[in-house]
Amino acid sequence: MKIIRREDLPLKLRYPVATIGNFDGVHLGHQALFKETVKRARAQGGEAIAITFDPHPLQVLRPERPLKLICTLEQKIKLIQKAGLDYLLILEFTPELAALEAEDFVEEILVRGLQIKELIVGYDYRFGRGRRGDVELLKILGKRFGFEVVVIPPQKINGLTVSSTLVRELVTKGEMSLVAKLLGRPYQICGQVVPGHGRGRKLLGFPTANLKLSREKLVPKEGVYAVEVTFNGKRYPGVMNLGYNPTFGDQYLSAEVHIFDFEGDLYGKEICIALIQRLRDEKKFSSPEELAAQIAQDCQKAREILASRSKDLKEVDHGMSEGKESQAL
Ligand code: RBF
Ligand code: MG
Repeated sequence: MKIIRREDLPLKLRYPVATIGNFDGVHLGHQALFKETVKRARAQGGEAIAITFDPHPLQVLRPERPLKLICTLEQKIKLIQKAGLDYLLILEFTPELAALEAEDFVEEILVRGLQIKELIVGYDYRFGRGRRGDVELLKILGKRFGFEVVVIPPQKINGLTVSSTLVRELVTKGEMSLVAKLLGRPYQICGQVVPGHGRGRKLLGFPTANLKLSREKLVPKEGVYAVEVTFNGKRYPGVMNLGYNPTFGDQYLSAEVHIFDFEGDLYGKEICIALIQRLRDEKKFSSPEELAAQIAQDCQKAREILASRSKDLKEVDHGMSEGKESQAL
């Protein structure tokens, strides 16, 4: 997949088929758009193009309460690549771009910039200054400029309409099994391992890797989770605590993962944590020994959940890999 920017336009292609959106989360609704885009491009011997924005428009338009992302740009790029797109156009979302009238946006980017033949959009897509542009306007502009508009209906899971807003709500509530259904993969947090307090191994007998949390990433509800950790191309089962370690009175939110049957130093390494299921709330214990006994129980429960999952799952890829990961579990 080729990543292009506004400066690379205009582009002369054979038969460009495009889809456009913020695509935060690359959930099943977005995946339906990508699938249709790729299918239609292939049918014409043309090119499948995804158009997205960075930063997310709500990070620019609403800086006082910036949106927390389901996917960082890096994750989004990997997932769109995996969906089979040929090009990804990343438009820098600036106040200038936000001020473009819907008609001007279509004419400048879609028509003069890409000369698209087909445009695939979700049923609720809105764009342009004041979000004035919608599917109806796109159809009118399609007739004027000579491109076909294909509208994809909402995707439903358990009777729920899949949307980034719903995924954000569920992540905030810690409902990770349902989140995984809407995303088509588990929710993942990636980042660098940083030094912690050094209490885990010495005081509790459960060494943990402390993850540096990204400021723009949506953090799930505090608590203890069964997780799968990926690094160096391998996947390991484990448990994570996301919280303030009330037993020790810590001040800052920490994300710590204990990886089963793993001995080794992860400082400085990039790891990804897939949150499979929330186990319990974080609690204040009256001694490190009591906490350690609870963590032992958490590990037992997580092992059971993760073992039954790896038996069920044929597709064990979390969708963030470049395809060369070993599938060891
Ligand atoms: N700390 C708490 O104060 N309360 C908890 O309920 C708690 N649960 C944890 C569960 C797991 C699986 C892990 C790995 C850690 C947990 N911790 C909890 C964090 C613990 O205090 C921390 O790992 C050590 O203090 C080292 O930083
Ligand atoms: Mg630690």
